[in-house]
Amino acid sequence: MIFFFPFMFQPAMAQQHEGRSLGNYTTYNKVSQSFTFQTTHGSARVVIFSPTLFKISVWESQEKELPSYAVIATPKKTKFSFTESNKEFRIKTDSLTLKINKFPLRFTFQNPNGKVISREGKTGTFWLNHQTFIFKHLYPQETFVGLGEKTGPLNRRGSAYTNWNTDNPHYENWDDPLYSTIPFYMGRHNGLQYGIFVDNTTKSTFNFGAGNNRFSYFSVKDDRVDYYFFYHHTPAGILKEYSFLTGRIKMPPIWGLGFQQSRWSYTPDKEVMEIATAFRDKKIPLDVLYLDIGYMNAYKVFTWNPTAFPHPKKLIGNLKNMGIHTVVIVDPGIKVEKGYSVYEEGKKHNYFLKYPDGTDYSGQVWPGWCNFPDFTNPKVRTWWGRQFAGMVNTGVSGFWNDMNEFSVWGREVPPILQMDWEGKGASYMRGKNVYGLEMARATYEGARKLMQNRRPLVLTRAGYAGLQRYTAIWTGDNQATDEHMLLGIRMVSSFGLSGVPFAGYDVGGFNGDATPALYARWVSIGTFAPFFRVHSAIFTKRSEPWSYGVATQALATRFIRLRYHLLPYIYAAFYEASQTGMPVQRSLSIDYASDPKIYDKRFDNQYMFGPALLIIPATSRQMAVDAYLPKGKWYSFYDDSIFNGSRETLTPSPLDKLPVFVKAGAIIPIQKLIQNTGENPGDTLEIHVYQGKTGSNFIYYEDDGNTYNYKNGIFYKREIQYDGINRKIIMEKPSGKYISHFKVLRLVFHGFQNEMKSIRVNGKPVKLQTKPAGLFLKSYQQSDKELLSATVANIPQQIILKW
Ligand code: MIG
Repeated sequence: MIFFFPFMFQPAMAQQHEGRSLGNYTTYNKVSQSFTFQTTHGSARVVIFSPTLFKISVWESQEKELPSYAVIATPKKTKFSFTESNKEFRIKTDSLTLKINKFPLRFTFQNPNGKVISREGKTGTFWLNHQTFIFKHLYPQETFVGLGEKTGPLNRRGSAYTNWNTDNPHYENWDDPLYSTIPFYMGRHNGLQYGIFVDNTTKSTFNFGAGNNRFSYFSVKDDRVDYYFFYHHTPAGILKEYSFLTGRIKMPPIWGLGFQQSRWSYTPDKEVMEIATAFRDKKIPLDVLYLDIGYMNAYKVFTWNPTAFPHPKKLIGNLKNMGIHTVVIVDPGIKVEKGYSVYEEGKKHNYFLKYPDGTDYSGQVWPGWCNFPDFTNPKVRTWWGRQFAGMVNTGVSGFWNDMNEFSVWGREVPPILQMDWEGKGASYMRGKNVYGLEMARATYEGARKLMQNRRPLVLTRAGYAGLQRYTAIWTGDNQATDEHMLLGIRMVSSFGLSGVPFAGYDVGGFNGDATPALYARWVSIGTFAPFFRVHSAIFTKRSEPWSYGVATQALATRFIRLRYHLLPYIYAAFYEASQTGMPVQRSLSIDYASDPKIYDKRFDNQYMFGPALLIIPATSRQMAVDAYLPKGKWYSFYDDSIFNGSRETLTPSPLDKLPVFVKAGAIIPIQKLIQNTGENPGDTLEIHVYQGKTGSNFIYYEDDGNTYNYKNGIFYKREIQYDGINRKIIMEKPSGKYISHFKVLRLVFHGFQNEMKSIRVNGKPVKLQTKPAGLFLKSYQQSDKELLSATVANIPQQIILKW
């Protein structure tokens, strides 16, 4: 038999090229769910991780694969078929088919109906100067979202990015790269949705059709690349799978979801107490105060300035008695100073980064010349973790990891520095992008051990894919402008699209002075951010809620209080994130991916906060804003007026009413006002239900908020189903061993006037009240429409409400 090998007849092959592609298939080898293909120029491997997730590796010469700091999953046993023909191989699960063309070796992904999700065309893998490029065909209407902390619009089509963790202290709102790297994105075309995670920590680039109209592509400074391909019919499904691969958030301490106040730097101790007292006197809720570098002695980590903070334990104890947690900053740079124990120990044990000749590397940062721990060495991580013992004894419960890109005043760290990389060895060229991740991990693991079952709060500036397992993240040194406020919102949404639910920005702006209006607006939007912290730089205007005059204080207070009312709803959203990888701040590209309007730059700052609330960020200058309401029916949060979706609407946006809409059918649990999360929220939980055709399901979740006892079943979880068609609400029997602190449930019905005349609870008629003196309605909702409510006992059996 004669085979026709098209490559033999391509005259172009004779031409001289610089660089080369994967070439033609020669042999293969199959071991369980893993297939390795040799080609004329290199190798490729496919590993089936799950029916919807394949790992693809290509390498030119380097068979050695270093352990991944991002991936924690191993392949699931999956049913598949593997077939070979003259032209191609096919690896097929029930959800995904990979066609591997032999001559040349190329990958095409198809869904079970044979539709092409992603293909390489003729170019595919290309090696040039020890860099690997992977080219994918670019579809005319293809959209791209994700990549974590990146500037620019929601839809990354037409843009290109570099991943190289960088301290950029005055970044502009188009700058790239910034502090953290998450090489994961989702593409969508022709109703097909896929995800790609490139697990390579060298300097990588992503190009979504910028400067070319043929390809989306990525490159790494490495002759090997490992990437993962996800396919699912919804973005939520892809996020679930991505978070299976790289891990999900653990329940954060509930106080980390409250309001947090920071400044560079509150010092001395007296000032810290004044701030705390002012919050309590003014009845502005507060859970956390931050101590920036000013608390340290000569910027040496794990020390206290003896003059400014002579009695830290007493200070932190006093704060704790006021219901305020203390978070301290730690930087990775360790001052080179004889007699400084952290330095001496690190040096003695060879824990610092070294040049290839074995000399410790020194770089300059706050303390002067510093050495830097090698966090890719497990021994160093344990050692670093133990350093927090003193802090934990002093009462500190949160650790803010700064400058961990790592930063030496913006200068380049020599990439030849050598790192341990779990004993396998790698240069800093490969280690820079995971330095922050592993520092945060060492901090988290150390603090967790020391805090005896209490949950630490870790906040980091730098990171890599998987950071959600250990830490929250914020977007670094933003500026006090409307544009930066909107940019931060998009970056937090983008973090959410990249597996990181616990993210925030410096509310009020770090650099520069906000106007009172900007400050007020920013606090109102931050109320609907997963991580809610005001922070500002030294030499800028003070940024406490009362610093901008009484009117602004009133506006800020109103929203900070609303945050506390909403905590049961927010906590449930974090629970969902911990179970499925669904972010808390949800870009509309998750639930409304197929609606082209949501990518329109007029609307791409909009997002869902949890499953029910649509947030329309208006700037401080806009007293009315164009909003786009996606499909469905929406209620104004403030007055219950009803809007039909799939349309634009000009919405008033005065500073005291950030436009917020509630999705029809939604369920929102709300508690009474408290001043901090340690305070008892009383015995009544309000459950607000918004009339809607299809209704919704809501998982209510509660636990002690502070320990890991939930892992032993000490939680309270109850599914609430609102069935709009059959006019009933079922509250399932709660599960778990924790007893809810709410004894009474008050159901507040929005938009039910026409359909609810009477209501039965487990068969018995219950009195319907009108216009309830709600826990929060009075202050936030000026509804002149009639609202109905019913009060029921929070019993541990199924509760059925029927009307
Ligand atoms: O060189 O610790 O992004 O939040 O206040 C600046 C001082 C170092 C940068 C952080 C910022 C923090 C500041 N730090």
